[in-house]
Amino acid sequence: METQDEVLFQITAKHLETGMRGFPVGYCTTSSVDPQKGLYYQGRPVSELWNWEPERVIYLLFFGEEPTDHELHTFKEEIKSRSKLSPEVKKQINLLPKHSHPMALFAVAIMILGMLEGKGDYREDSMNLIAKLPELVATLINTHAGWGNGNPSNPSLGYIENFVQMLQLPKKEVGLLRVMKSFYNLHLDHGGGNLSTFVGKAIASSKEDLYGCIAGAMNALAGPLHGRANQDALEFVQNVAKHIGEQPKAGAVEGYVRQLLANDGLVYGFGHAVLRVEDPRATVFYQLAQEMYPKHPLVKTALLLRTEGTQVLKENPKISNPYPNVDAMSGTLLTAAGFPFSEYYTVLFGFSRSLGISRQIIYERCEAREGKGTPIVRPKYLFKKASVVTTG
Ligand code: NMX
Ligand code: MLT
Repeated sequence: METQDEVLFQITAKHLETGMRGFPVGYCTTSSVDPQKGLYYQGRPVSELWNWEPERVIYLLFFGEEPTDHELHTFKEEIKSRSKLSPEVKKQINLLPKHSHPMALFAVAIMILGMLEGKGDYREDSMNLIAKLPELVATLINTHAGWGNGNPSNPSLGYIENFVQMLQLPKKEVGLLRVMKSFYNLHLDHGGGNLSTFVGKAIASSKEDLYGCIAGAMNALAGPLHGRANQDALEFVQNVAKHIGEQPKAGAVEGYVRQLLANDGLVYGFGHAVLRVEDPRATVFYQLAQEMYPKHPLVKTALLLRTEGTQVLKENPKISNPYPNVDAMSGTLLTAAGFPFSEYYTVLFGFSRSLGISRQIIYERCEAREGKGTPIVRPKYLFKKASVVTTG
């Protein structure tokens, strides 16, 4: 633990307008991100627990320790008992405009849940939100995609099992459940400072209720530099594959990335604000794809991007991290597993991340500073005269 007078970071003028990169602002009691080693949940590397039962990982993050079998059983019963979405919430979700991006619907759906079922208590609302998200997200995807009502909820199947069976997919592949579980486990949390989590906690510092905080956090996640990069990264892999054909060669992939960068394009799924190595979450997805779908043409392309993309990005000294991040492979893996519906990828990210954000909000509102909570977020901006903008 730091001593009260210890200097943790010195801010000079060069740190202004850097997105507060590296500024320590508080404590995170769920997870941490090491630039060289990546993500740890409660001190345990995600490479150790990505294939656990999702409820076990939720418990670990929420309560700080791996559950005993009895604790896990009791927790599952608790989630089950809270899981039913009221017909009114479903009806309101079904009425939302279908032409908008699903992330816009997701944020609104969370607000609707809060309006109709919110209790105004961070712990209660977090538990209810987590329990109801499988049905809320399945309802949202089914209605937005025009797939119909979906199967009724059956929480006894398991948290992600129930979610997957509720999706009224045109066709279900055998590997999808395994991929969805690993996707869920690996997106639950990413330290305290990722944008959506930070935004959620900042909103909570005004004592707004949990639903308002999570809805705001989801709007932050919806941007292409953050959560929506998983949708854009898949579209990028598809474009590369379309451009260079079904038997991709390293040279052609390299040439494509070089051209993209020369035109000031972004290589989606690469780079990170904290990590300086390949994201261990991406490493898991690459391994799974190689094991489960080695012959899929998009998998081959994404694997070539892993090496060639990194090589080309390394040549540009302004890019701090040339390696794949979590979004580089998740969409390709979901596609290979029979879920090629990329506009829902960020919703899947948010479905999972709502857990980490909720738990961090509980810490900041109910536990920090001997239960008093952290104060309202209010950083300082320095006045600078704006340059004159002329019209016409
Ligand atoms: N492709 C092209 N240019 C890049 C990339 C990339 N993958 N990564 C960084 N740069 C550029 C960046 O735009 C910036 O340019 P400029 O100085 O002209 O503004 C410069 O390199 C320095 O940026 P960094 O310090 O390397 O990165 P920063 O910490 O600012 O941003 C990301 C981190 C993740 C926003 C950035 O790497 C990026 O835009 N990556 C592509 C989008 C993406 O995959 N986002 C998902 C992140 C993970 N998530 O799930 O949220
Ligand atoms: C995340 O999982 O939130 C992303 O990797 C972004 C981040 O940590 O800044």
